[in-house]
Amino acid sequence: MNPEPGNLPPTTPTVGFNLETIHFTRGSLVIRDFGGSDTSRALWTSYYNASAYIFVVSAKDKERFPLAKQELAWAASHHNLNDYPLLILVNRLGEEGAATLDEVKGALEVTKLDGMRWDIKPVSAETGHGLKAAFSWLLEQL
Ligand SMILES: Nc1nc2c(ncn2[C@@H]2O[C@H](COP(=O)(O)OP(=O)(O)OP(=O)(O)O)[C@@H](O)[C@H]2O)c(=O)[nH]1
Ligand SMILES: [Mg+2]
Repeated sequence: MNPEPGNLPPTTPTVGFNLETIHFTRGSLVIRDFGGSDTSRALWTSYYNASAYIFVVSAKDKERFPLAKQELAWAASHHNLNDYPLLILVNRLGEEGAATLDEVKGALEVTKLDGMRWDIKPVSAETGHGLKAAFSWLLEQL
């Protein structure tokens, strides 16, 4: 993981998925990064066979909070999924027009995700802030 500004991967909308391996001191994670558009989301169900799930939400994308809530609720009710840890990352907090972390938690109804091991963490894709803590939690769950 290299969160240095200027060293970020390209940010075109993800079509299909990107495959990335991230190395940590305690092991590596092979990550399939899917897009969040309507067509990309149709793909997700074919890949619900991972050891852990990460769901990234933009704090600025308020119109899509209901959709995010729906996807999370679906995941939590899906028997094959709720045995695995779910890390929710909230990006772009503190930017103009962004929701607060508590507002995101409320809108996504995270407390209703019972039966799952989940956590929700603030991160900045731009600076890498929060990623270490978030991935530490995830690695502890595996
Ligand atoms: N300012 C700022 N812009 C960001 C940040 N994260 C993403 N962006 C911008 O938001 C836009 C979308 O970023 P992507 O990384 O393509 O988002 P995504 O969630 O992968 O989108 P899909 O793959 O289409 O689901 C791009 O223009 C990014 O530059 C951030 O932390 N700060
Ligand atoms: Mg993407």
